[in-house]
Amino acid sequence: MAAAGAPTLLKPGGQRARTNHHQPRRLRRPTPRVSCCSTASLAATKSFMTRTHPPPPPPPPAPSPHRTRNGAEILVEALERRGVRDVFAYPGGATLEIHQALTRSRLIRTHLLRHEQGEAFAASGYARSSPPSPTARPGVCVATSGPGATNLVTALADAHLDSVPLVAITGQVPRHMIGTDAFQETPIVDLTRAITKHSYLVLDVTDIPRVINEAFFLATSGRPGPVLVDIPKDVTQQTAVPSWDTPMRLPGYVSRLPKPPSTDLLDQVIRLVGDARRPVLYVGGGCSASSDELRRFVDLTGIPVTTTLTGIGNFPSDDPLSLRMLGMHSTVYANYAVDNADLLLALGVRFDDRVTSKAEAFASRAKIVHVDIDPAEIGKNKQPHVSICADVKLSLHAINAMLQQQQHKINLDFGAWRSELDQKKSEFPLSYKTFGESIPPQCSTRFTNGEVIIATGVGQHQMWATQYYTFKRPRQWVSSAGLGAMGFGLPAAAGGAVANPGATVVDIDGDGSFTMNIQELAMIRVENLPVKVMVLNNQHLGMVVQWVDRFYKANRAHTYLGDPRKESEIYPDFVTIARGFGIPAARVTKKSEVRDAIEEMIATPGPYLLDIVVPYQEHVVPMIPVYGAFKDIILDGDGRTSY
Ligand SMILES: Cc1ncc(C[n+]2csc(CCOP(=O)(O)OP(=O)(O)O)c2C)c(N)n1
Ligand SMILES: [Mg+2]
Repeated sequence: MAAAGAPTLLKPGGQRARTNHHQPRRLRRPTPRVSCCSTASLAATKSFMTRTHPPPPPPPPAPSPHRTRNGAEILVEALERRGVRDVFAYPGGATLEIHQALTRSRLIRTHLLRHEQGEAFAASGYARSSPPSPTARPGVCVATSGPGATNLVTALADAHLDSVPLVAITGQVPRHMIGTDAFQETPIVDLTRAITKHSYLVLDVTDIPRVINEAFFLATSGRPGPVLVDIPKDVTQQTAVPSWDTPMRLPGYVSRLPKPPSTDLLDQVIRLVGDARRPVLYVGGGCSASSDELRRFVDLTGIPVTTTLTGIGNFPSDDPLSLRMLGMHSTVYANYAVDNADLLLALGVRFDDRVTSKAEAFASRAKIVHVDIDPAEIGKNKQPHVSICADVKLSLHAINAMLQQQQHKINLDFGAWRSELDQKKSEFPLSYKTFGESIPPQCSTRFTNGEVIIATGVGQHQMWATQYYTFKRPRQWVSSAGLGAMGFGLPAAAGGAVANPGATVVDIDGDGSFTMNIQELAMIRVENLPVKVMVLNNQHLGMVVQWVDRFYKANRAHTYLGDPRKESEIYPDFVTIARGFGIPAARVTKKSEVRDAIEEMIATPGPYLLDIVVPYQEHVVPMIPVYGAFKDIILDGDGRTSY
């Protein structure tokens, strides 16, 4: 029996080192757990299936566990046994057997995206937005060998940086052809090693049940992340009697999973809170399963909260103690709070450079407590005074219990600090200018009902969505943060709609980002998903224009997306394109039309595209320049001014 290939790891500095394949590189946070689909979604999908396929054959009798079957069938049953109910996939020669087996699954619905990057972003949107339940629900995608597999790479890197649990299954050329530069051969395990939590090459059919169990365990345990499983075509054809109880072989990984937090360290944190006068909570994506515990901690202490881009929704953004997001394009008051804090409680965060800018100047007056499940994050970018390498949920739960017990001893009063921050909120509210009947892009993000799930592309529209939308709960925000991958919005919204039957998903997109995966209009139409694409169409790569305006004397370099011969016209015509895909669509150009148009978009059943034409001169402010500090914050200005 052959095992997965021994992975190599590219060390900082470019040197390659062999690693034990039982020891994935980073220990990661536990995943939020999610529920099975509701009857409503199954009904919706059945009606879709009857419209697009012949009626499914009657279900085969339940297979005997001892029946011989091929590798593809074993794989599909292994996925079913892990609770997988949705797979995002695009077929090809090396995955023909897998797709054949998928058609026979009575439990798994296969969603056909129109590009492998789209399918992997859809799997990511599915995982990011899945509601918690006892069953983990990472996103699962399947792609063929060669170009199918390489098309997954951006989405794997995105999931790696944002700690999203994904299991990506790729077909590979038959074993005897590996290494011969065979048709559609790419060494995808090597290619993805640095951007996955672990990558497997399955060389024996009998390994499939164990490898799939391990892949799901790795993707969802510790700090979540993507795992790739590469299966040669002949292994999917090979037959075997599967053994479902082969134990996982991850002793190194399991032994390094963090232990419960020590009472001594938690005591230290409580003492620091008791001594603080100006504490701030800095909350990241690592808190997405801990929002109840966070709420309780805030109720007990009255400490104000700011979140990272992936932490959005973990604390309601309209709560009086919310400072909204911190970092480069965030509120003045969040950045002021961190700059003036004497205690920073950093929970499930990684001190990313878009948050800290100049790391030495970040929170320079504060004692820092860092709680994170991944030991690699502790002290990586900023040295904490107290570090707890543990699950944030367990840590907060324990701290809350201790605080409750000691309530009579601790006298917390941060009233003066909160008043100071309230003063900053009224002094520096988020605001924008209006210009006649032009549509301010910022206002468009405000109108949509605060209950919908928001997906985005990458650029100015993404930052305005963070600034102006009211987020009420975790997993309501689906956005490519660490990688900042344009093209993410539409397919991720589709995945979000699959994971949340009945929920409306609004993709607030930019014209540039939307164009990158525009083909997925087909998937949302064919599956009749309630995905509303709201394009903030400035005919430009707006965020790049903003940087060029500010830092390159407005020498516009390849940022115009319209047709230079007809600058007065909107190009391309997204409304006609949407209609070509069978999706109702409208365009608005005046401020007075926006509210009604958005209401119509939300009220129209199924998918919809609203093309909102906005000026390209707008800049996202506030802005802390790269390598700047809070004192360098830019408060206003736009592309109508020279710098
Ligand atoms: C795949 C990819 N390529 C390039 C970039 C660099 N980039 C960041 S924002 C941006 C402009 C995005 O334009 P658009 O989607 O229209 O959004 P806008 O800023 O205009 O709102 C670019 C090119 C990126 N983030 N991702
Ligand atoms: Mg744009």
